[in-house]
Amino acid sequence: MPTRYHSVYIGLGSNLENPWEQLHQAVSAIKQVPDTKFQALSNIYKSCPLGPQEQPEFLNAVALISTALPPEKLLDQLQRIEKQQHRVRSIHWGPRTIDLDILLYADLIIKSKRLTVPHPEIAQRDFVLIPLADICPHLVFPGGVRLADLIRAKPQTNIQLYKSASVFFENQ
Ligand code: A4P
Ligand code: MG
Repeated sequence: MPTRYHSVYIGLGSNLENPWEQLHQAVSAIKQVPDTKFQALSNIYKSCPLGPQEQPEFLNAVALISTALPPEKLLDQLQRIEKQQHRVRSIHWGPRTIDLDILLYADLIIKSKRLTVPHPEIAQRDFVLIPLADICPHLVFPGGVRLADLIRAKPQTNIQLYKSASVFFENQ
């Protein structure tokens, strides 16, 4: 049987130890994940921290990959990358060198001990909605909600374009 690949959107966020460099390292590492093809990266955005306020601003982006890994195997790979970048889990919603969240995995709805997909906070987060729209403006979530409707319903108060995706890949 031919290998089946699934489209997956990954949210990237960093607010410690040179976030621009952290995003580069994470993208390079995602490109090396087995049975996975890197497809696209959104522009890079700057936003104020959601959650505890006494922490630096975040850089956020979204990557689209296609992968033959099942969801929990992909999560293992993303957590390995987080660990490689010295991610220390301490404060919930606190500062981090790199956070890699599975936003969407094909049209699956997952509620397991380790995974909730679609990521439950997507609709509330400008720093996820806007970069998702860079890659796929006509995206429809499992269940039928349209990305464009979520964006229209929510004033974008906490997000600024930081650098374009093409600048991100300059000199690579
Ligand atoms: N987990 C469940 N579902 C998923 C999923 N879809 N993708 C589990 C990835 N992991 C998922 O995550 C805790 C556990 O969630 C994992 O072990 C996995 O099994 P974590 O990253 O260790 O912990 P956390 O920081 O407490 O939670 P989380 O969910 O990563 O935080 P969030 O919701 O991503 O929020 N403000 C701005 N401006 N930009 C940001 O990027 N990020 C956060 C973190 C807070 N404020 C922010 C930003
Ligand atoms: Mg996370």
